[in-house]
This record gives sequence, C-alpha cells and structure tokens, in this order.
Amino acid sequence: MKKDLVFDLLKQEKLRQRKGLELIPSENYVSKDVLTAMGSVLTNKYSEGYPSFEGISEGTLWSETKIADKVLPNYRYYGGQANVDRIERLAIRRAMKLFHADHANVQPHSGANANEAVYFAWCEPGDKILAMNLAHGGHLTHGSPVTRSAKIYKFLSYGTTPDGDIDYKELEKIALKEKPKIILVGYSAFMKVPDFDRVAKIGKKVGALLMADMAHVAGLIAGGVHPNPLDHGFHVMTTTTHKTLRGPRGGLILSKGNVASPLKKPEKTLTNIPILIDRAVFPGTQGGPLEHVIAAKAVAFGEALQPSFKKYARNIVKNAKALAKRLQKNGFILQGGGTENHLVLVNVKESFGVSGKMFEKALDMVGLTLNANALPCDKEAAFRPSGVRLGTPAITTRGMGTAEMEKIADWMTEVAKLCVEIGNEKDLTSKKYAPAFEKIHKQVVKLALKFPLPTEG
Ligand code: DSN
Repeated sequence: MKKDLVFDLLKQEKLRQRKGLELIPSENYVSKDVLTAMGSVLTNKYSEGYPSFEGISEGTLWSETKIADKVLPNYRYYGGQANVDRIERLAIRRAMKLFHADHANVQPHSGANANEAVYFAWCEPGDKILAMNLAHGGHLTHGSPVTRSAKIYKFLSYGTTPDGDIDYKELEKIALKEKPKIILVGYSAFMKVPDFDRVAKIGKKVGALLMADMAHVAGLIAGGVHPNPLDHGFHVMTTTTHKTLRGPRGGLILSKGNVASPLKKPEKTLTNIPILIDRAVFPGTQGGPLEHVIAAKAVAFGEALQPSFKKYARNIVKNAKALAKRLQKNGFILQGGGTENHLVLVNVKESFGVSGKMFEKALDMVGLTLNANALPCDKEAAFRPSGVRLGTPAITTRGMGTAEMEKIADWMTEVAKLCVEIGNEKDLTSKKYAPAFEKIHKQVVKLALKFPLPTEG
C-alpha cells in the first residue's frame, strides 16, 4: 500500500532540520529515546486521574526501581493503568528531584495550560495577577488581552529598565498598591537572571503566591547554571518541557507544599498548593493526560539528571555569550548589552536599518532559523518588529562550540549587509542576489552536516 503523503513531508522536515541551523531559542532536538517513548503505544490509553504514592515509604520514595516495580491503588477513571501509573510516577519523582520540588504535575499538555491551571488553582474571577509586560519580553499567557485568562482575571504588568533588567521598583510599587493574588516572574524574550529573592520579599509583604514561568530556562536550572526559583522562596514553577529542557512538547508544574489525596477538597492555603494544582489540571482544565508524552517527559527528566546535562547547560550559556560577543563586535546592537542565559535579542533596525522580519526571511534563505521579535518600547508595528530573537539550546545539542558561534555571527552579518544592499523585503528573492545567498547557504549546510542531530544515525 502507498504510504501516506504525510511521510514524504516528514522526510522533508527531517532534511530541513538536518541541513539548517536552529537558532530559535525555544526549540531543541530531542534524543532518540525521547522520540521513541513519544511515539509509543501509550497513545492508545485513557487515564484521567492520577497515580498514587500510597504504600511507598519515605525511604523508598526516591528509589526508581521500587517506584517502577509497584502496582498501587490510584485515582483513575479507567482500568488497565498498571504500567501508566508506574511511568507517570517515575516522571513525577524525576521532575521533583530535578527541580527540588515537593510535588510535580506532569500532565499539562502545554506551558499555556500549565499557567492557566495555576491561575485557576489560586484565583477567583476578577482577582489580580501581576506579571511582566508582553511588550517587554513577557508571555502571551501572562495577561495578553486576547487570552481567556485575561478575560477572567485582572492582569497588571511591570516592565523592564532601559538596560534590559526587570524594573523591580515598578514591580514593588504596583504590588504594594494593588496587592495581587499572584506575582509572576517569567518571560519569553529576556536575557538576564532574575533576582528571585528580591521578588519573593515583595511577594511576602503583600501575601501573594509567587509563581515563576521558567519555560525558557528550565534546562539551565536543571543543569545548575541558573538559580531555581523554588530555592528562593517561590511557591510554584511552571515550564514547558521542550525548550532548554530538551524533552517532548508539553508542560509541567512544580510546587512546594503538602501533598495529600486528590479526593479531599482542599482549602486555598499555600501549603495546599500541590493538591490545588492537581485538581486544577484535572478535572479543572484538562481531560485525559497524554501518557505517551508523559513517558517521553520521564525519559527527558532522566537524561537531565545525568552529569552530562550539566555540561550541556554550561555550554548553552557559554555559546550564547560567544555568539553575543561576536555579533556585537560585528556591529549589532544587543538588548541588555549581551546575555546571561541562552538568548540574545538583537536590535536589527538600529544596527543596520533593517526590519526584524526582513532579516528573519533573509536568514531563512541561508538555512539559519530564528524569529523576528518586538523590543521593549518598539516603535515599529508588532508584525514588523525591530528585532530578532535567537539562542543556542539546539545548536549546542548538536555539539557546536564557540568557534561555530563566531561563524554563525559572521554569516548573520553578511546577510544583514546584503539586506542593506537589497533595501526592501520583496526583492530578497530577486535573481540578482540569489548567488550571494546561495554562497552563504552552502557554507551553512556544510557546517550543519558535520554536526548530526541526536536522532540521526
Ligand atoms: N512560543 C514560545 C517561545 O518561542 O518563546 C513561548 O511559548
């Protein structure tokens, strides 16, 4: 029988990934084991509810073999859960260990779902949530008016300072005045390391739940090169599992507090946060968990617990700093003057007079993938922003080092100069410039093929 057309397209996507360089800071390449677990028979299984840890004593709580050996009672709505329970318990324990949490909920289908579940767990409609302004690097799910959450809760926002850091003074001023139920530190375009202690102090003064959305830097936290908000007074941390953490596409909620049976109706207290969150994920906001993805999360957490992941995390940051330094040397103006994590935000407009969108398209033509991104107080329209955002998690997974970062920065500079010469976006594909783009593209492909994806071979 003829194979579905989808498989031809998958082949082409594999080739695109192999021959190009992924610079989008929120993307990565998973291992063969993560991919195998995700494509497993667990996709056939329904398992609404949760596994339990009843009968596992404190002493054996952290023994993976014992957790995986035991068939225990559970809180599920379907039979046939013996293996699913054991896999989900492994994922939970590994996540807790990785992030020093008292509890982990591994069921959120995405980071957006994870955030929404936390709001739902702690707030009533109309309650105030204080989060970073989207235009300053925050995230859509932190209060953008187009989201469902923004129609339910009242979001307030703080911004960043001209040097790119969180405006802590503004955050404190708003918190003291408005007494929000949640103070949220999290972002998708921010290159500094937050001062969690400072925010925790403010949160305690006003009695807010302290929540960190660490989707971008979870892998850096797991690898020990970025502070963990749960070690600095925060109550909850949400994340996706597919960015620096290098797992399958999905969400995760970690929390501090007491873990009790999900059957008891909990009071809204800080110590009950883990159980409030479990109930907010299911049945509050989601139905059946994606157990094939949870299995892949368990594998990814297992990989992140290995010493080699620490080295990976270190290299992500080292590479990002090298990339930033070379870009600056070549004339690019960087938001915040550089980077402290995996991400670089470039003001292309100010550096070369080129729009972020034109630069993104031109780089795509040579096999360098990143995204146009608005800068704080961007004067340009949101769909034609002044900047681009790029990062090193994926290319570091491929084994690239600082020498390759310099090459990439140099190619980006060549492309920026070509853009200046071309002048406008619609002429990017003009025949006149094709040889110049092709010359750079060939060099990018040559380098990419030297560094195979983890799933190749
Ligand atoms: N879309 C993600 C990112 O690229 O940062 C955030 O959810």
